[in-house]
Amino acid sequence: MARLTRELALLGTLVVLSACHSEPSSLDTQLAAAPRPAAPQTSRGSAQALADSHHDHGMLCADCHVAGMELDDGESAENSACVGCHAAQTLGDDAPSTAVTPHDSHLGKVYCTLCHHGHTFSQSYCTNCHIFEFRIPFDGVPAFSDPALQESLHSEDTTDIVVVGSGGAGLTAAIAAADLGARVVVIEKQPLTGGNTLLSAGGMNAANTKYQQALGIEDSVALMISDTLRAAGPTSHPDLVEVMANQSSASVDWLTTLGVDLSDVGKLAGASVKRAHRPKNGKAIGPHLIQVLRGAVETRKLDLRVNTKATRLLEDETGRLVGLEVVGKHRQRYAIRANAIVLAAGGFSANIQRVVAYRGDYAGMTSTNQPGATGDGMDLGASLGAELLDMDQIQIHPTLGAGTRILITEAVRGNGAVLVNHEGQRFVNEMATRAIVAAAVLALPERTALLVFDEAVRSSLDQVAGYAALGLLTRADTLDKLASEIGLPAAALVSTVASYNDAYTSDPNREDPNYHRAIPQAIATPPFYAIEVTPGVHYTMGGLSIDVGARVLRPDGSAILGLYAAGENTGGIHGADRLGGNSISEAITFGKIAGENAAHWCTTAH
Ligand code: MEZ
Repeated sequence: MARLTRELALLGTLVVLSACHSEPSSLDTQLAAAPRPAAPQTSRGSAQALADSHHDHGMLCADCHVAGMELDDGESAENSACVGCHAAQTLGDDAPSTAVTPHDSHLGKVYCTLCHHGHTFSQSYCTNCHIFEFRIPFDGVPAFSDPALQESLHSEDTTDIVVVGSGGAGLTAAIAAADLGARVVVIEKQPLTGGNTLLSAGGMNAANTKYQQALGIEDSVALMISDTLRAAGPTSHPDLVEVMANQSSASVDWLTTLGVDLSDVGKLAGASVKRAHRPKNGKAIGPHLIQVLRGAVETRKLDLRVNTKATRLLEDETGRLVGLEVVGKHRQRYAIRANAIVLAAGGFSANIQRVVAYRGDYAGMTSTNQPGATGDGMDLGASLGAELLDMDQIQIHPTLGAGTRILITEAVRGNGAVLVNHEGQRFVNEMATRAIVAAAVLALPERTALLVFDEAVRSSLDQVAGYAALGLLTRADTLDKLASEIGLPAAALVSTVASYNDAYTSDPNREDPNYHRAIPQAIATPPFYAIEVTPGVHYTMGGLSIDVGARVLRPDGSAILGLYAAGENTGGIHGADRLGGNSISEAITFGKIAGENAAHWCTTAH
């Protein structure tokens, strides 16, 4: 019934749409004459593509495609045409039964063609990560073409710098390079920008910031370095860690100047003090950060190309890096000549086969990552002889919503939640590093635990509303009732929370005697909440070897001239275990260094 309603709503909109169309153009005539691909069979029977349906309702090709113009890989004219007729956000508004609509949430931008394809069958992009019980109209079998199959080199562009990847590190590098006068092209193989940064929740670590000072938090660069190295262990490169920590406060200031709100400072696991900066009210940092960086890219009119995958770095006959070869969704294979390249294409946690090749014990786990995180940037660097470090150091995050790919931010524990086993007892210091907490959850017979917290924690973090909207939260007025809702022995849960609260009120250091956790507040304000959680693959600590100037290095320590890298594409900082909040910190600081040094290289080289 719900589906019927949705389809009727769509048809209604299409009737409105027929008022939108224009006179037939030569493009229409050409397209009408062109052979159409046969409609594939889908689970809904013989399906009709979106374009055919529009056609049936009296629309012409030129209503969606700008006559005489080639399709750009970002499909910007087509997206504008959708919005022009439908207005943003009308079609999906009746979709899921929750408050979340596919057009809101963390995309922060309307990309109609992300899901709605014209001539191949539509596919919900969100279901790469979410399990939603809805289908979009005209869905079907995705028709992804393998770019490697498109052989001919079509054309060539020229610029100063190409940035590969449009997450936090890539967009930062692009902005920093452009601000020094370089011409920059950013390429992104996914249909939308943001990378894993778009999904990032807990915050950005920085020491000695104006926000910490305003909140009376005493921190230092030395403490941030020692916290990071303690978790990372001996394979970490202290020179890189020092740069990250030293520059972290300046990076916060730089982001603030662009318009990022980092005024809420929270504690994440393994940090000695509150150091994770995020928007006020504990909002997730990622969508906000990416929205501001996208805005800065737009203001600077940078050339940002989605649906464009880097396939090969190009050298001349002397071995000098001279650009790269890419494949665009429509433009197909072409070259971009450039003096410098910044690899900021992230890690490979979404490539579970690759993860399992290094870590067989992670077989069967899900990943928190966006689908594009497959390690291409690492392979590109390696193809020119770059060293790959610590590739088997792969972090699992202890708290994904059980049975989902949704990360429940560490900030929930940081603000006071406890983890209990299925007997209602605590079993670990919830603020220990991820390797420790994840191992403790996996050692439970069920391999899942319950995150339990109260209204004080919920109201301190706006992002908990998202978990509720996704159906992950159980809520009850008392701990007894909560226990019975989630199938725990009530007396045990009540007694666990009572002794935790007792430690908060009676211990002068507010530390619990069993696991030595510093307790931020008692769990005492109803209603009470629980989320069942389990570990999942989250972050690849390894990657390209770089120096403090973000130059990509060979195994002998020499730099590959003109090649820079930043963010999760690189290895060396996080060693065996990354602290929550350090990935955004690294991405911004090294993204900026990479962009600036690439720009300097362009003005001084050759
Ligand atoms: O840096 C991270 O991975 C992080 C802070 C994740 C989270 O739990 O929010």
